[in-house]
Amino acid sequence: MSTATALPQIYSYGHALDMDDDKIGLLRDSCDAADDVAELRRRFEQDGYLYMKGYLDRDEVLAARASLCDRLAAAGVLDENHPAIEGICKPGSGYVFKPEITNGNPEVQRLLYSGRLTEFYRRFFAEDIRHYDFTWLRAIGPGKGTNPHCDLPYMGRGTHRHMTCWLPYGDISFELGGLMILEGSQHRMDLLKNYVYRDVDAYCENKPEQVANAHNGAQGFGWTFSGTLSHNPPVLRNKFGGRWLTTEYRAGDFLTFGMFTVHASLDNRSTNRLRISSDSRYQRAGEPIDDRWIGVNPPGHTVAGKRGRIC
Ligand SMILES: O=C(O)CCC(=O)C(=O)O
Ligand SMILES: [Fe+2]
Repeated sequence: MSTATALPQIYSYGHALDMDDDKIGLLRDSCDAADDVAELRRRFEQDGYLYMKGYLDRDEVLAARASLCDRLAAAGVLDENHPAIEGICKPGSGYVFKPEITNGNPEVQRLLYSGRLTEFYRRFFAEDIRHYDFTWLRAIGPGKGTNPHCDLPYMGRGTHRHMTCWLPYGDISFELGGLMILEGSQHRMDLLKNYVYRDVDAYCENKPEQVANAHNGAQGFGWTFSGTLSHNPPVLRNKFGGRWLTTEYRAGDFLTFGMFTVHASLDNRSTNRLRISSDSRYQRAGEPIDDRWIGVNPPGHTVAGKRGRIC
């Protein structure tokens, strides 16, 4: 049976993806190589990602989900007619980005920054590790997911050899959508080199309108360079070649990838359910770190994170 016949129609950023076998497929599960670091490194080099199915303790992940759902309920995101743990959102809740509900959250902090997950990175990097203090927490309601990008433009001021961990808090069907990776994209520096080294928080000191924007609190994305690589996943795939790779995730899985791997997420095609996930970042302790993402109250993409240069 071909991969395509096993997959329902997939949508990302409002576009139906091409469902031919050479254009879409399933992520390779690397749990079989969990104890073979040399093999994990080989696959990471070749594929640009590692998908570790069932590597984490499912109960721990579900406990973290419960803590997040309680906080989403307190923030007024959830429909009160359903138990919070179900993650049923109010109509029109959209794309909810809520990093603050991971702060002082023992279940999430323990899951992401101790135990099996940090041990994985310590073995993979073969040295002591550090993680960013900032945790990206997304609770994405029905509608569009995240458009295609690499992570480096958002976090490239230190090492470029760190890794993202994308972790679902619950089971994620194709309908609820999850992350997808563009196969082999990390090797297409011919297509990435003019995009990937730009910094979303950099501005030109010698351009008055950019200076004004930087100082008046132009937040996050979209003020000079948004970090987006494309708004059209199928067209981007045609340019890069390779397949879009995704899967139906289960609580206990994680997906990790490097700074040059193009990724995006599927649209949430459910009627009222949130897709709850986090992205966290890990690196070798001895390498320089991007100071936008460390400390008790990391500056991130705010005014304090902006950096001027002569263009
Ligand atoms: O969850 C998403 O929609 C996007 C996640 C992402 O871009 C990341 O983990 O780097
Ligand atoms: Fe990303």
